[in-house]
Amino acid sequence: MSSTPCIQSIDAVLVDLPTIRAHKLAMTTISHQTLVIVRVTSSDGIVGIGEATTIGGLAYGDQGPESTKITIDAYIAPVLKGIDATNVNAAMQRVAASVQGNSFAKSAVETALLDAQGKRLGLPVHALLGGAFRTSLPVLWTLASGNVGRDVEEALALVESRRHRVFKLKIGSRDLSADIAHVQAIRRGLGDEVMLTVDVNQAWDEATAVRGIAALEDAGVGLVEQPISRRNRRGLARLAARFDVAIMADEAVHDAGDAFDLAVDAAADVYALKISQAGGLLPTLRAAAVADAAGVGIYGGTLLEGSIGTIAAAHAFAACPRLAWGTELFGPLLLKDDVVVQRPTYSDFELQLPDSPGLGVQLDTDKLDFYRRDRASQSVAITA
Ligand code: MUC
Ligand code: MG
Repeated sequence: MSSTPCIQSIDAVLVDLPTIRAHKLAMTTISHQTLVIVRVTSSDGIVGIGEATTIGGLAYGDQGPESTKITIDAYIAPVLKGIDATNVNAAMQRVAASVQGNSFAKSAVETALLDAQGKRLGLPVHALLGGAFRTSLPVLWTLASGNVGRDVEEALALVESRRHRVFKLKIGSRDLSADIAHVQAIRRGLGDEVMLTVDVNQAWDEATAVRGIAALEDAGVGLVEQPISRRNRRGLARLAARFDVAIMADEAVHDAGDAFDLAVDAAADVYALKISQAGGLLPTLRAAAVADAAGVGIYGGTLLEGSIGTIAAAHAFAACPRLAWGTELFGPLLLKDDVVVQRPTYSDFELQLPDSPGLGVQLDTDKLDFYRRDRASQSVAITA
């Protein structure tokens, strides 16, 4: 009789990948993304993979790639070593008992455990989550080149090639009149048929948001994402009550607890859920269940992960009964290259959900070796 496989080792690698163009948000402009790629190896020889990625180092949130790697190396790997690799809930409970917060590290490790268990059982991750409600997910694209002409050209080409038909604009880095003029110019360039959303990334105070959202409604915007500070929940509730346009919480909602607190205050019409903010795929489903119970819509958010993190999120969002606002799982398309053998398939405005065992994404170890940040110091060590 074979014994239960146990976790043998966990490694976390920092990978720096260039983007196809500059991507401009309210708090920073990025030209590369740093991925933390995690491998969990078990005694049965199965290797599960996961990813944690954030935007702009520590400019977006309070967990950066370097600290995520250290958390995994120094605190998560030691508590998981030698334990049952097949019980993901028990493993993550063990992690929770000794690591507070650090949802990005937890999400990457939980993803790798689910990938490994799916490979072990011959089942896709969405089957481990209870089954998929859909085989593909609608995906919008963010127009954030910083140039109206380029944004319009980009969007028209993407509609033409049937890759995206909903577009999100990043505003909040300039004064209000410049931002509104930008949105109006894109609206004129794209016509009324295309759905536009905006993400303010917390940049406005409440008084600016009142003026800004009124103008955005006039410009025909269909959704306004995190207009004010994530801490100003009551302010968000006042805006949600005041305007017809849907208000989405993003930075304000990480996990099921936040989802509950926001729902108590009726602070948002929609939640952008992100696996790394929630602490994994299973915690994302728990937050989604709270949203469902409260009658709040769900949107599949991203922190611009590469293929591994994006597909992990896709499995979770495919297993949400309701996904009224679609997703923004376009991260791989913003990267010039990736560390997987085959990048995800986008067709007919949707991301196709893999159906092979585990995540259905294979790590390309040559590319991992090429893009890993410690490559330079490794070659010095070899030649020394
Ligand atoms: C965010 O705040 O939504 C998602 C898409 C994008 O362009 O930036 C992210 C982060
Ligand atoms: Mg956002």
